[in-house]
Amino acid sequence: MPPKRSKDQAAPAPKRGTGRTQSSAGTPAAEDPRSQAGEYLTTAQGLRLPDTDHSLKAGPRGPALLEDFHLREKITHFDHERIPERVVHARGAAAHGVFVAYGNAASLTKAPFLADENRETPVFVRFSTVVGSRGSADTVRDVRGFAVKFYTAEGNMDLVGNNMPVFFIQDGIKFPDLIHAAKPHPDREIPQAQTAHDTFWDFVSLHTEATHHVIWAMSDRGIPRSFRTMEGFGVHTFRLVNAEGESVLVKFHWKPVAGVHSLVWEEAQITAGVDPDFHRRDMADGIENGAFLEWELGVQVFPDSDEETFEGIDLLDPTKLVPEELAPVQLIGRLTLNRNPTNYFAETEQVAFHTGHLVPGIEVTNDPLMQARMFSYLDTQLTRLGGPNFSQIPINCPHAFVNDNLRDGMHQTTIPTGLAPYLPNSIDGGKPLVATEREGGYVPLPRAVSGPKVRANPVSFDDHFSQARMFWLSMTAVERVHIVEAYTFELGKVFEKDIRTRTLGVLAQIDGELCEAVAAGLGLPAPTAQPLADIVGSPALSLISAAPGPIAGRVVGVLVGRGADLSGVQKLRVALQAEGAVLRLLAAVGGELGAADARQVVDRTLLTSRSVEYDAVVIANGTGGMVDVKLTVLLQELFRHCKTIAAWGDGSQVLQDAGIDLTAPGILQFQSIDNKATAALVTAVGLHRVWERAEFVQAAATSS
Ligand code: HDE
Repeated sequence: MPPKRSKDQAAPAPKRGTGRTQSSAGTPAAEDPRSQAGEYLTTAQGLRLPDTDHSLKAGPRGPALLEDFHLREKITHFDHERIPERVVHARGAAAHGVFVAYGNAASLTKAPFLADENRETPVFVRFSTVVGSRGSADTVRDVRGFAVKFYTAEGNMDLVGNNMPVFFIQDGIKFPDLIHAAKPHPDREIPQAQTAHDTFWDFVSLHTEATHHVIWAMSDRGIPRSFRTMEGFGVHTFRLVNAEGESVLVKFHWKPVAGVHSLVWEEAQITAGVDPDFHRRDMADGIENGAFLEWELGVQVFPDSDEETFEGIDLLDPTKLVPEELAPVQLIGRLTLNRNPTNYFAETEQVAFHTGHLVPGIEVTNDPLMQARMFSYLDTQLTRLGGPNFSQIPINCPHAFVNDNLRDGMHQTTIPTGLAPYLPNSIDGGKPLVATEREGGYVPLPRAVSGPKVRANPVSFDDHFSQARMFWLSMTAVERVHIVEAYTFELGKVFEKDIRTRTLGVLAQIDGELCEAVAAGLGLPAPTAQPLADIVGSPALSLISAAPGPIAGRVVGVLVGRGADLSGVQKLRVALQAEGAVLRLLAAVGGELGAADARQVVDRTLLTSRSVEYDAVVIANGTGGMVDVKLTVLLQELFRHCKTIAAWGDGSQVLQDAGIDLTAPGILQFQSIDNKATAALVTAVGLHRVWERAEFVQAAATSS
């Protein structure tokens, strides 16, 4: 037993940042010290302040006095409010939630949070873009981070993944090169949050192992509709170990319940200006309205062999995926994000993910990209969060007991009472003890490691094009057009002709049709195509689905004029709400419509709104005759972006006046709002886009 502490050293009760012991749940906000909404304004020392609007001066017109400790404290704190932003993934948004295991993974892993049926584990999930700085827009073309912190009973476990299953580089030592190339040019710091510039294409056209990931980024995966419609991937192969000590290799997948859906490029660009917070707003509003974000966690399972390959695919190469047709994804649990953060900085900004946060039953493999990450994530927090005690920040605190014997350092916020933070000791009763594997100690599988000391890759890593071609062959016609347009756009922004030409040489290795179409758009000759033979597509990689999905969190705009059928609007609202979707009332000017008992509040006006805010727009009966150039632009954009447009009664007249072809696919017309009409609308929104219309739109766009 540790010796008893003497009375003079009685440790104070645990405190929270604002100085008073945290109150229990249910305490009125003003009495909760965390709310900082108490009766009197104070200094950081708790001293009540009589004035915070005027500095202490020698007379009303005199100079400020050095002794004004309040002025100095307030300004000093303000000066240091910003911490270094993440060097990558700086722009992000997060939410709390819960992960519930289905209970079917016990044969794969002993990690209880994955193995135990119905075990609930709290989580915090942060989504991000990679390249842009903290204030950049959400909808830029980029990879998205998908980082999950599981607060398990065995310690925190972080699955720090992306929304694409492969990566630009095979060895972590290339990461600084990749990021230096992707970030804005060092002279003018232009362009922000995008890869459409010379240095990026210079690098990836020379460094062809990036080819597979680049085609993913140029596909619709690079511009997700929302966080809730993104797939997530662990990217690397992990090793799972079960209670019997048997191991398998796995790749993790997050499958969104809402389906995988994207924006179209013009829409993404407009949104970046109209609502740079589009994705974080969608998540926060959805959670607030009860339309929670949901994913199922799945694993592709491969035998753990010495070769670490599956069907000829090297599982240690992070530029390769394993097609789901070869190894189906087995679903093992469900993630629900159901609570917004209370304070962005304290939670979302300060959360610290680390690939080395692991629990027994989950191990990393020798993937050389993962190996470098095992160093980086701890190191980066030292600068970003100001020292080695970042695990004490509430959002990073494990829910498991921590007896780490780590002491002191910047921002030590706990007051350790033990006297012997070393092992072995006798003074603290020999505690804490090290745990055997049976007691939950993290003991990696004792795999043999040997080999010559070399700077080299396995030979299989030399294949840079087979899966880029597989990806291209997996796409539908619409998706291929989007990919061609994306390459043409990005390369069209590249100043150096040599870089454009070199990239066409890379595209020629993927596919002749792709290369020729991009070359035509750039006005350059297409090199001779040299695609690899015998590559087949993986249909599971396409985003276009024939079946409607859930519409929770989707936004339907309803345009109303002065004489609009408000009871129809109300019926529509109820039907959409029942599906977790939102109706937003759009009118020429703001205000309220209707009598007191049927009042409808205008959410947006033609001045404050743009098409990109809606998944579909419906024109109410009684709106006929409304003509406005902003309305025409709105409807034309919806049409071009292949969104559902609907009208009831004389609403069709508005569409006609705006030049919308009523016979085009996805233009719905109803007599009135009844169950049939609402069902048709819900199905149409559930299909995400009217892809049959894409042909019209693209033909029109390229007719010259
Ligand atoms: Fe990261 N990455 N990364 N990364 N990464 C960071 O860690 C790094 C890589 C990913 O929401 C940083 O705390 C290196 C792959 C996400 O807070 C940093 C290499 C994948 C996030 C870092 C990689 C990712 C990060 C910046 C090559 C997908 C955001 C701030 C060896 C599987 C986490 C921080 C959040 C963040 C380094 C490659 C995903 C600097 C050196 C591959 C989702 O440590």
